[in-house]
Amino acid sequence: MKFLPKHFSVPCGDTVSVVFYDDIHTFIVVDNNYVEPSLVCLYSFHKHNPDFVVTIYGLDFCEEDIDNYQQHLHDLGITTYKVESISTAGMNFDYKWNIFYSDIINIMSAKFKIMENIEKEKYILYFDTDTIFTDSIKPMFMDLHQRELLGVRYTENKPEINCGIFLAANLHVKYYTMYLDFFNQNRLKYFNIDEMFLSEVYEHHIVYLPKEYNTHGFITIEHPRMIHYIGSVKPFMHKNLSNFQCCTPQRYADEWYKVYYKIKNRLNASEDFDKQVAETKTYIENLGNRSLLRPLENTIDKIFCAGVKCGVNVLSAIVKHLIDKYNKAGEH
Ligand SMILES: [Mn+2]
Repeated sequence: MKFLPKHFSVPCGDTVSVVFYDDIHTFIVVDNNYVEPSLVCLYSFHKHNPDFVVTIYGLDFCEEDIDNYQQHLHDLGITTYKVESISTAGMNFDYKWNIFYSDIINIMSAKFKIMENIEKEKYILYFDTDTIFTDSIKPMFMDLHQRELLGVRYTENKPEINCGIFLAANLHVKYYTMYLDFFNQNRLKYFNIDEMFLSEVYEHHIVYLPKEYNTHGFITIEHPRMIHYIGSVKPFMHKNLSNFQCCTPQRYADEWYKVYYKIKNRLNASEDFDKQVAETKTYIENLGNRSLLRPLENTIDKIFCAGVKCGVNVLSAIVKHLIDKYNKAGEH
């Protein structure tokens, strides 16, 4: 099927309806730690998908943060965007037990707060900022049906999708309110709680997209349209700080270095890709103890604190259990 300039033809049941770019609320969520990777992501997205208007929600962004972000986008020639602030007030989730998510829990939660407030007739297109796009994502719209959620599987044999990118019909339900309940009930049960939540909300009406739309380490393919650097090790982190295995193969990390190099050098990059990759890696390594974009040592602190906290909790639970047992025994 051929695309018309400004809209997609979408099969909905037996009928065919049309979704315009304006019908899709495309958004990302960033915090001040994630400005640079988000620019890499947006630059690559814009290059291959120039017709989409992306709303960037900055967590607790002040006016100055918004101005700075807009200036970055302007410098990169990205014109189709909106920058807004979203408050994290009230988002005090206790997620410290989960070492990998403790510092992105608010980003995970904010997307549902945003979805709750999107006009009901719109479709939702969300993507993470630890991603880059290497091709157009237009073809993914071909499978969009009402009430459905489209994404790439979390792993080959799990029913839920990986939340790095998803396209969803807006059910105009209270996403955030429902998420709070789901979170409180399941926070110790699931590692990928936002993905499990979406799976439940859409009642498993999920259309699985081909791997090329979210190549994320567990799911790889030779020619991706989007690469997702999942896990706690990202290309933009100082590698010496990390003892973790990167989930995403090195050749995909090189793609990220190339785009970052281009942005850093004001888009006047040479065409010597090996040089770009090597120079960018050296640049990141030379930043010292802090990763380029997200302070990993901070994450390690959190892991340590979480470990200590879990240890204390486990210990106090055992002590409490023993005291209860002792008291009960005394009653008899
Ligand atoms: Mn991600």
